Amino acid sequence: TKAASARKAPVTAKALQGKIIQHLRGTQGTYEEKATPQAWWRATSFAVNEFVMAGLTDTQKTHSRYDTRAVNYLSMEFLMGRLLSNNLHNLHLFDVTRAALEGLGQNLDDLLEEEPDMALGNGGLGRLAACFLDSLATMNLPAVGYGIHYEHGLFEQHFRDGRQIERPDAWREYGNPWEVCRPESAQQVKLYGYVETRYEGATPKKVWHAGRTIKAVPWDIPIVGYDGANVNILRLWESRATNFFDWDVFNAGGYVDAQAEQAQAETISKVLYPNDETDAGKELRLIQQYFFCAASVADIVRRYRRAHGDDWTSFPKLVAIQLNDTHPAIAIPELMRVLIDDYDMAWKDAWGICQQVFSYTNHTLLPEALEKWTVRLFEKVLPRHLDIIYDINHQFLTQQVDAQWPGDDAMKQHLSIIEEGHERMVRMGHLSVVGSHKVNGVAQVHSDLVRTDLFPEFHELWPEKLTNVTNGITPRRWLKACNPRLAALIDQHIDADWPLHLDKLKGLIAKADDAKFQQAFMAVKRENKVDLVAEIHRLTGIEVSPDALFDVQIKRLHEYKRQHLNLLHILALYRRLLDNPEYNMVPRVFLFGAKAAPGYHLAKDIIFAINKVAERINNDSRIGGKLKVVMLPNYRVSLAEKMIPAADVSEQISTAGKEASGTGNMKLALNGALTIGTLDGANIEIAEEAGADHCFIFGLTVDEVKALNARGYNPYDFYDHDEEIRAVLDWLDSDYFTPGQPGALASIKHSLLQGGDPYKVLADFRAYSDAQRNVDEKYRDGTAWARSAIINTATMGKFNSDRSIQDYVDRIWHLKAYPRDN
Ligand code: 26W
Repeated sequence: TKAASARKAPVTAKALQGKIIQHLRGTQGTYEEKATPQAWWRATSFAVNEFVMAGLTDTQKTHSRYDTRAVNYLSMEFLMGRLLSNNLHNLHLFDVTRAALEGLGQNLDDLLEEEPDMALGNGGLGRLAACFLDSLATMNLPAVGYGIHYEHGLFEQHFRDGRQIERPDAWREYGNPWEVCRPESAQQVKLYGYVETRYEGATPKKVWHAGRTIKAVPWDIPIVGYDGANVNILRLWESRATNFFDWDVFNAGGYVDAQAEQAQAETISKVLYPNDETDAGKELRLIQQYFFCAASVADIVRRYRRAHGDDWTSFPKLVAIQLNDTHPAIAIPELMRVLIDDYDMAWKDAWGICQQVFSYTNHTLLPEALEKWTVRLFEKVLPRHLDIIYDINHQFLTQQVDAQWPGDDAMKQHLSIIEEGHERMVRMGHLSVVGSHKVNGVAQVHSDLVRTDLFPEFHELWPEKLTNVTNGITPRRWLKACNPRLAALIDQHIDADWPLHLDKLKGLIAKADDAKFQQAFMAVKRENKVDLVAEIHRLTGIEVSPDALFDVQIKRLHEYKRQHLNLLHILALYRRLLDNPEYNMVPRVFLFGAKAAPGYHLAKDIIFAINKVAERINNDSRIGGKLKVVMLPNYRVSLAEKMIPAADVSEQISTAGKEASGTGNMKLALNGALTIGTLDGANIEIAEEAGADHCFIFGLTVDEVKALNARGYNPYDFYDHDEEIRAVLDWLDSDYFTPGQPGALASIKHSLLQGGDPYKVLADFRAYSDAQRNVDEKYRDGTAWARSAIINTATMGKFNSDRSIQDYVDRIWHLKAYPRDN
């Protein structure tokens, strides 16, 4: 076993120093004595970019030489985080760069902190896309990520008197060293206008006269595979005004109006919608979706035609398009439009191609997240696409549905892409299922529910279409790069290629009972906690002890994720401690990280409540420091990378049936945290892998939640009969945590009682509290805890995103790997 990094550095520290200095002087226009940390970070990134670009060129040559089949991953979100550390690790340049910088009087860790996160996503779905790109490149699979080059990614979160304040994110205010603009590949995207029917030949021809044309300019971000693998690209589209349409206005003295048009065009890629799991139905959002899908489909077609001209027979052999949720579903009618209107293909042939090319991943069952657009809006923005959707729907209902359920009008209404009602709607989920050859959920239980509850009739119609691909995470970022101490310890005990073959972590099971290994493992955890303690202090001024148990809940703020269940339990502990200062518990730090959608008032109130409760508890000398609560501001990928290695407990407490998969659960367990969780999403598979003894599973199951709903759930049953529940809810309603402002936290109790407690917080409270007792007891037994922590790390191999990608390849994409020639 050898450290891979020592084996493979492709450059000496000395040569690298030369490159860094050259960029500092030659591209940054500064010099060693004067350069800011920003300038050093940039110069280092540009130096590394030389290696990245060489890999990119080789990969592209290889792909064109072999005319490779590729997957095109269409996603509104790519939550990339920072790239320098990741690229250094994947290129085996990390240690040599550290040494090179040291010689220049610079510290690599400090420079890494200069990089703004590329936060072009909300949460799980966006981060999944980023992990998948890492795996695709690492596995030498031809792939292009397509998305939007947002000027502003997810908002920056601040707290003012405990309340969330949003500020715009400006990740590329001063340019970004990783992206390359490709003006030569710009595309035109049409919008609005009307459709003319021309009766010339045998079949009438539809002509779309667009009202506006927008330019889509691509920015390419190289995606570096691990260990000398391929470098793929992430292509992000920026909207610009087309530079020919406004000259008349301009010359007629309409300079200001021309600017307004330009501003309008540029609005499209201006900002990421910060809603996670609620469809706001906004016109600009539909335009964003169409904008990037149209540009991407045009780019895919251009790449194909460069090699094959007008011969479309190979198209489905070379092109796979994956829809990351329904957000890019408009790509289906767009490809139909291009094939039929621009290339005169017969409807049947075009549809055959679409169904072979597209596949769709479902990420949620929450009804409020299932996208629907009014027919009225479609007619206005995309009139030709509405026509095409009607045609698709007509064929589908009269051929397929009628054949399966002859004369069944109720079934037709149920399966129709168009929802009838007082306002007619286009159902994007139905469009995605009908237009795809495969549809997958993201964890086993979720895929089962997609089949039985969300799309049961589609499942009956096409029993082979609905399938499962359990999510995964890249071990390069989420263990090797973010937890160097644990990675180094692992390197000492198993083959150093575990970042490629994560199942090899199983080799650590044999060490789980070894006292020395336990000690080393927990020493790493403790050092990581010491680092996080410093970071917590830097960010909040709060002092916590690294000897306490670190209990971590990090994810978007949502009722179904039940941060308020965690909060109620914290209140119960606080109350027990006040009642009895001798109350026996291991000192615990409850850590939160969460952004709330700006319009989601209850979620913002929960953040406020956590901050107010934290303030009171952290300053209460009566409880002897046994309890601390910290909500770190501005949770994002780079903060997750600091919190996860220091976590002892991973909170995964969603209402069963609501969390499609979760991926934070995988990251935390991989880094040796023990899960306290419900039987929901990937928790089930995590518990299967780790073993029930090494997790704390509690609460209602999916079937029990259904049964409870069927017999009628009444949260007052718990409020009235459980003294502790009643006490903590009433406490929240007093002014104890918000002096002088009684009722400031009332919305939470209100939602849990009068609101009916839709996410069964009160029903699960007692089971959760009992499970937390078990956590406490186990933590006192240091050996038992260390053993479980090790077993968690050792058994997470399944959740390597390389495995997820291999599942997509085997079941859906059928790609071949092409290591680059060089
Ligand atoms: C229309 C608004 C909207 C925006 C984003 C609706 C839904 C979304 C996403 C689907 C939300 C999301 O990120 N879902 C998460 O996807 C992860 C990756 O599969 C899963 O692990 C999470 O369980 C799921 O909540």
